Amino acid sequence: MRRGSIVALLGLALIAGGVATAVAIWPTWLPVAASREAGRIHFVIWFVVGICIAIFALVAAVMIYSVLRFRVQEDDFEDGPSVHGHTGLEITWTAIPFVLVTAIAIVSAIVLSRNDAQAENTLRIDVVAQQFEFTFSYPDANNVTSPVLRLPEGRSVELYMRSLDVIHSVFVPQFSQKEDVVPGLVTQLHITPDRVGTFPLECTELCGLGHSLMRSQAIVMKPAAFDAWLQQQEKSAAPAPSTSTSSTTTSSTGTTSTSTSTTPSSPSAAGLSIFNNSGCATCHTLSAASATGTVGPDLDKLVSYAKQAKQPLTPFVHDSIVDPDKYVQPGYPKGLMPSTFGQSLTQAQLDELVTFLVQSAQKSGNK
Ligand code: HEC
Ligand SMILES: [Cu+2]
Repeated sequence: MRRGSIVALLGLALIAGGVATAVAIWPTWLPVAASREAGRIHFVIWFVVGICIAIFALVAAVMIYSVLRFRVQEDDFEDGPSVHGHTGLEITWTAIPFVLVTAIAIVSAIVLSRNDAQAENTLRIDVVAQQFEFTFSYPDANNVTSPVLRLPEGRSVELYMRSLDVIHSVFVPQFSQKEDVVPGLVTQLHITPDRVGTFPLECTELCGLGHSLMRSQAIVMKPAAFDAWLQQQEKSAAPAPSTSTSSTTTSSTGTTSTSTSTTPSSPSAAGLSIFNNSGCATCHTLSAASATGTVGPDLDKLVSYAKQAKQPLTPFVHDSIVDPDKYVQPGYPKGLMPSTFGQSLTQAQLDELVTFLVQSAQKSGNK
């Protein structure tokens, strides 16, 4: 091969490689990596992209060079020389891809096993997915529940995920991982967040009419702030110590008096927190909760909706929550509001929620 041809080939390879590198780097293809797992996954991506750029540069250079250099003359109608393969070339182009694909497999296997490796003090978080919301709970902290996923920075976290109805999937782009949530199974996802911030968490498995609304957030907090939040939640969730003297005398049957004690906070405060923790605000407007959802009916107008349905207010609200399809508000879709609140809320919670809604609706109805 002449020296000039080698220089030309190298030049073409550099140009093709440069263009491909610019396309790979210039636009921001990937979200920021907010966890150690995401950092490793991004490494695999760039490792593969690097290989692709090198192969692309080689192939493009040889192709462009051949098209230019071996172009026939306009009046040349002769057959080209017949070529019967080239053993050395065939061995080369089998061996190199073999080495590259093996390298990718090894790097991926290392990353996968490291990403699943839990640290010693791994925090367990239980995830329940249902049409169309996620609930996160913290078994180490009295099963405190939250509609958003709060995580401490720098700590290994394992999600244990269950579905109450159909297949859902949990995805936080900044964590680069995705895991299906399948009825009848408990699937797991290991995350070690390493960047404080608020990131979208979404369902990425078409799960019904409200799929596009099945969104929440992953909030990574400084460990101290996270602990403070958890304690705060634990305190407000725990039944407040009753002031009556009877509560101190736990009966010999082992039952405490918490079930009979009056609610610590006013019914509206308890109802408000149930409203907020159940994700109602995603879909409903309610001024008492500063909720502005527009997917479902405006709950400030429940008084007139009940009249419209020719039902007394309290049973109307109760039935609308337990069995949403029994009466469907005209102009709103059927089957979108989760029908599982009757099971996921206790009788007492349900009563508090209904009281809260009735009271706030009456207040805004009188305005
Ligand atoms: C995924 C969206 C979604 C969520 C979450 C949701 N709802 Fe609804 N809700 C709707 C839709 C849509 C309707 C209207 C269709 C119907 O009446 O079933 C509705 C209807 C209602 C009604 C009856 C209103 C009427 O005029 O018929 C009440 C009361 C209600 N929701 C309360 C709640 C409460 C309380 C929560 C939380 C525990 C909640 N909803 C959660 C979407 C939602
Ligand atoms: Cu879903």
